[in-house]
Amino acid sequence: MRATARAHTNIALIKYWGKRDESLFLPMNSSLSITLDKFFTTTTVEFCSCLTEDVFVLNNQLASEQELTKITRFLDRVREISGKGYRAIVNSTNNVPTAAGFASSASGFAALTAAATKALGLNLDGTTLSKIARQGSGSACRSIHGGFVEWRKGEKIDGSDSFAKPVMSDKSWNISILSVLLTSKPKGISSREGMKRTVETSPFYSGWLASVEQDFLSAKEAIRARDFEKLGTIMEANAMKMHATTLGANPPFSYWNSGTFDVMQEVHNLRTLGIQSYFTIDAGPNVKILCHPKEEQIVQEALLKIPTVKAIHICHPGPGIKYLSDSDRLKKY
Ligand code: 2P0
Repeated sequence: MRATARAHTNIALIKYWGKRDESLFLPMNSSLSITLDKFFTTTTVEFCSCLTEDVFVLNNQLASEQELTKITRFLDRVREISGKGYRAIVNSTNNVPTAAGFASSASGFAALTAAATKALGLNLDGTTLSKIARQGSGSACRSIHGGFVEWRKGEKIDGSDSFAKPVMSDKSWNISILSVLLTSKPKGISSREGMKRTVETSPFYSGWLASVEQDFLSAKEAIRARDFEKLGTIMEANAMKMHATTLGANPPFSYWNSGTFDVMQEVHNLRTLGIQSYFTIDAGPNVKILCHPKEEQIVQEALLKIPTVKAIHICHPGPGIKYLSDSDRLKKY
């Protein structure tokens, strides 16, 4: 009853922002992402009748009570599905540089879903895995798949039509995603809390909902046509709209800091110089930039000149979940 799986982080091109059902993690809108090659989580789950409670080891340290509670709640869903009530030891390693500005909850819950279900003898397809991963963290449902991924919001109240599926593989279109680190401080408002407050109080949220589905469809068309300019333009505008909703919330908030503006300005400047680059921002001040692989060094050099920029990580499209043997895991770590 032991299995190991690896899942990579993803970055949203069209954002998931707002839930219509908090306990099932059902989104208000469809979203679109790229799974990244560089950053991933590797998780081993071992169920045993000898255990009386779950144990969670994260990056070789016993995790906090709070983290363990999240994992136990999630494993309870997996136990319910399998009809097996055993407790588990979960051993997770995040290969995400400290505070690189990439959330590890997406790769974390995707890897946990794959490893836990496999350990219990369930051989599930990508769609089923995605529906389960979604219930750990919304964006995790997209990390089941590699390359360009869509998560259709679905309509059903039980969430059975809300899952991610591949749009185009990681080998189909090589683009660069630069993660620009401005600060490693934990954010004041979690994305979960931020999206909830925005849905409940922001008068701008209706504007978000009125336009995001069209952004989703246009971005998907741009991916299929490998139209970089179109994809970048829609992605950047979609991020601006998401962040605009937070300014209308009560109380209002923003995830940006002054460095965020510095980077946005430099991206605009690069475009005036003929270098195609576009930014997106998640629930934090760090910025991610899309550019052509042949220009990634130029973009990186330009951004490193900004005093508020601490580091830049260059990523490309990466794979979906993989199951590893014990020896594979030992070999790598
Ligand atoms: C996204 N974010 O699409 C959006 C953009 C943040 C901004 O998904 O509450 O950690 O666990 O479902 O998935 C981050 O939210 O939230 C996120 P929960 P999650 O990537």
